[in-house]
Formats: sequence, C-alpha cells, structure tokens
Amino acid sequence: MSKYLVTGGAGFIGSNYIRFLLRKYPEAVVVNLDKLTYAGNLENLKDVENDHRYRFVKGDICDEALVNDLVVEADIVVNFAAESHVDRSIGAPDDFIKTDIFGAFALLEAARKNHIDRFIQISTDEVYGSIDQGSFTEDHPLMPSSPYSASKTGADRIAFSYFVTYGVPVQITRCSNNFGPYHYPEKLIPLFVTNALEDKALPIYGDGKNVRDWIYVEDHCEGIDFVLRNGELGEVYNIGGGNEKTNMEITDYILAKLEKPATLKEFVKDRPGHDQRYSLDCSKLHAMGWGPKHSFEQAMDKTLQWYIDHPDWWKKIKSGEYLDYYKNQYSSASL
Ligand code: NAD
Ligand code: TDX
Repeated sequence: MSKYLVTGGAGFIGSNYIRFLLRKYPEAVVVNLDKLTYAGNLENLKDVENDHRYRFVKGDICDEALVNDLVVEADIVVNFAAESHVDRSIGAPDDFIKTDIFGAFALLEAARKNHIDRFIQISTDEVYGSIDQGSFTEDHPLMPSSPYSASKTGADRIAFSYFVTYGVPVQITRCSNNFGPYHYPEKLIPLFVTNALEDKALPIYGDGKNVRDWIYVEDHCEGIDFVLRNGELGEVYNIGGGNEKTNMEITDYILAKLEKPATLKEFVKDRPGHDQRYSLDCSKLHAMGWGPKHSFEQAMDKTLQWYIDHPDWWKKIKSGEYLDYYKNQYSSASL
C-alpha cells in the first residue's frame, strides 16, 4: 500500500496528479493538504471526493505541527503547494517566499524527523533562467530571475541539501509549462482560450516572441510517477514536452481553432524581467525510457474542448477576485 501526502492538490497540476494516482493505482491512499488560496479549488476534484482512498485536509504547508502529523502517516510526499504565478510574484512576493521556501522547509523538516520512502519536490524549468540558444541540462547553473522562480530555486536547493545532509530520500523534478484541464485562467493558455470564447481581447506581453516549452499535464503526471519508480535518490530530472512555441504561435493556434478573428490580439505592457526563452534538455529521462505521449496538437485540442465543455468552472473563477487583480495590474480594458 502506498500512502501519499500530496500538497497543493486542489490546484491545477496537483488535482490532475491525484486523479492520475487514484486511476492508476488501486492500492493508493491519498491525503491532499491544501490551503485553498485563490488558486485552490475543490471543484477540481469533485469526481474523486467520495473515493474512500482520498482525504482532503485544509491547511498550510507552513504549519509545522499539522505537516508533521500528516507526514507521520505518509510513505510518499509530493510537494506541489506553491504560489505559482510569475505576475503575482512581481506585484507581491511575500507569499511566494513564505510558501515556496518556508513551506518546503517545513515539509522537509517533517520528512527528516519521520521515516518516509520518498519526497518529491516539484520544481520548475524557471529555476535555470532564460536561454537564447541551446537547452538546459540538469547540471546547468541556476539563474532564476523572478521572485517566483527564485523562491522555487530556494526550495529546490533546500530539498537537495536535505538529501545530502540528512539522507532524506529526495527527488527533484523541473518541468516546463503545463497546460490542460483545470488550469487557472490567469495563465497564458487558459486565459487566452476563455477570453477568446467570450470574444474578449488576448493581452500579449511585449512583442509576443517569448518562447515556452509546453507539456500536457497528464504527461507531467506520468513523468513524476516515472521518476518516483525509476529515478535515483538525490537526483534532479527535467520533464519537458518538446514543444517550444512563441506566445504568438500559441495565440494564433487558439484563435484559428476557435475560429475567432486576429483582431482579438492586443499588445500590452511587457512583464518586468520577462524571461525570453525556456528550453529543457530531457535526454536524462528519455534515456531511462520516459517521454511525453501526447502531441502538442492532440493535447491542445483536448484542452480547448475541455474549456468549451466546462464554462461553469471558468466563468465562476473569472467573475470574482481574478478580475479585480487584473484590473489593478494591467490597463487592458478588455479584461
Ligand atoms: P496552482 O497555483 O494551480 O496550485 C497551487 C496549489 O497550492 C493551490 O491549490 C493552492 O491552494 C495551494 N497552496 C498555495 N499555498 C499553499 C500553502 N501555503 N499551503 C498549502 N497549499 C497551498 O499551481 P500549479 O500550476 O498546479 O503548480 C503546481 C506546482 O507545480 C507548483 O509548485 C509550481 O511551481 C510547479 N510547476 C508548475 C508548472 C506550470 O506550468 N503550471 C510548471 C512547472 C512546475
Ligand atoms: O496575459 C498573458 N499574456 C502573455 O503574453 C499571460 C498571463 C502571459 N503571457 C506570456 C508570459 C509568458 O511568456 O505568456 C507566457 C506564459 O506565461 P504564464 O502562463 O504566466 O507562464 P510562465 O510565466 O511561463 O510560468 C509558468 O510556467 C512555469 C507557470 O505559471 C509556472 O508556475 C511554472 O513554473
């Protein structure tokens, strides 16, 4: 029996991961610890909430006593919990430092004090910073450039130090940009898809030439599972989709598929410190036998269909706090 403690499981990737675990492993027991910040949404797990193998605990990963109680019961800890949006980290870095760094530390301390089989720290490709040409391997120096990516780098390296210093069975994954169902509509793809569906403008930062590598969220979940079962302790693994696209290419793809006019494109003020390009060299995991199963087009089409089929999910989110935030952040009248 595998007893998982998944943190941040009410968010985008965490909820997809919990669904993946319960589907793939009948013997899995999953506790989901989530603070339910603006990004946490129990609607994301409606279909599994009555599964007897699943339990939700509302709480903060910075709460050392609570975290300790939950780690005692777990074999495997997978830490997704984080403040995750770069733009918000520019406006208000505080919670990023608290959750992404101190929260990871609290979890690692609990893992140090109690026996566990595995601690997976979900890191990000953003820890490497931007690269104009070529791709980052796992041993490339880390040069994060936003408060978000710097906080994630702190957690990434603290996790590594707990392996080296205390022998905590840590593994670290650094994934590229995910997309798929339940993606909070403040991030590029869900924001642009839902805006286009509502005939609202798509706010493109700068010249739209920044490049991201996109991976379907299910492929990321499988990658984490693969690392857990086949990876070495103390190692870092890049997980990428192999789909590098400019933001303009993503925008054009969405507009074409949804049969919406190019006039919805709106160039807005650039993100301060906007990383130009992310690119991962995933040969380490590929050599071990992992690779993404979905093509970009297949996965995008599934994702577009999901947003078309679930307007209640995203309309509720977009009508509330989200709007106030964006009104303060950007002048785009169309939001
Ligand atoms: P998300 O913002 O959708 O979800 C984050 C979840 O963490 C939410 O449910 C939130 O309520 C919870 N949370 C926040 N602070 C918490 C705290 N103090 N205690 C407990 N729960 C807390 O984020 P996501 O996109 O699903 O990302 C999940 C993880 O994956 C993050 O660690 C992120 O850095 C990493 N990551 C994301 C991407 C991506 O493209 N989205 C890519 C690589 C890595
Ligand atoms: O309105 C927008 N317009 C725009 O041009 C938004 C929200 C974004 N962008 C651009 C900025 C980026 O170049 O699109 C690109 C992607 O932006 P985000 O969706 O905010 O993602 P990014 O900043 O790349 O970070 C994401 O990938 C790595 C996740 O949010 C992180 O949590 C993850 O670690």
